[in-house]
Amino acid sequence: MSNWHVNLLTLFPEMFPGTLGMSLSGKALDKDIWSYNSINIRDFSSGVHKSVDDTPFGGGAGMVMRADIIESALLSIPNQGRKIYMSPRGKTLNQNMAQELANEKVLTILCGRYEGVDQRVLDAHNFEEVSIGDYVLSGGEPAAIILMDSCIRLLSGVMGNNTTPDEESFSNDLLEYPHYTKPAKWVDSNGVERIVPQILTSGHHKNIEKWRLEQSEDITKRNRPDLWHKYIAEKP
Ligand code: 6GU
Repeated sequence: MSNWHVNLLTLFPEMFPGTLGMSLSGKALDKDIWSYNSINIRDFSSGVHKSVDDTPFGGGAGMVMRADIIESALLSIPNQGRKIYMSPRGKTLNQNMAQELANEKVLTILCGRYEGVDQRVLDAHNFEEVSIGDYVLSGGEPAAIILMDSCIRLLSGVMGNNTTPDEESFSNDLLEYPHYTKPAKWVDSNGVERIVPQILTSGHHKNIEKWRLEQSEDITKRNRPDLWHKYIAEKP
C-alpha cells in the first residue's frame, strides 16, 4: 500500500483505473506514489441471483442498492480511512477539498448505481457525500475518477517541479490567463494572421505579470461571476 491509497466499492471494478492508468497519474501508479483496490460489491451478495438492489420502500422509480450488502463489502476493508459516497446531492468538490483529500493516507469511495443506496448504510458508517457538479451521471465511478485525478496531481512526485500550484485556476479564486507558444506568428486556416501578444515576447517580466493578472481577472469576470465576487471580497 502506497502513501495515498483508495479503496473503491463498486459494481464495475473494471472501470478502474480507467484514465488514471494513463499519463501522469498512470506513471505515478506504476511508481507506487498512489495505489487503489477495487472491491466488487456483487461479491458480497449471497442470493443465487447475486442481486445487490431492491425496489424502494414508499414506491417510485428505479432500484436501491441494499445496505446489508454494501456494509459487508465495506467491512471486508481493514483500513477504511475517510469514507466518501459519490452523489450529486453531496458537497461540491473544489480545489480546497481536493487538497484536503490528497493529504489523507486512505480513502474509501462508494460508487452507487441505480437510484442510489439505502440511506441507512451511509448513516451507520458516517459516509461524507461528495458531488462533482450540478449535473447527473449514471453512476458514481466516473465521479470517483475525477475526484481521484484532482488529488493525484497534488501528490508529491506526480507533477514536474515547474508547476506552481498558486498560479493555477482556483487556487487564488481566479481562472488562468491564456497561454501561447511557438510559432510567434501563425496563419490560421481562414488566412488570418494570428500573432502572440507583443508583451509576452518583450522580456519585460513585471509587465508580463501585470498583463497575465488582467487577463485572469477579465476571464473570471466573464465566465465565473461567482468566483469574481469572491475574489473582490477577499482581495487585500
Ligand atoms: Cl458524485 N455521482 C453521480 N451519479 N452523479 C453526479 C455526481 C456524482 N456528481 C455530479 N453528478
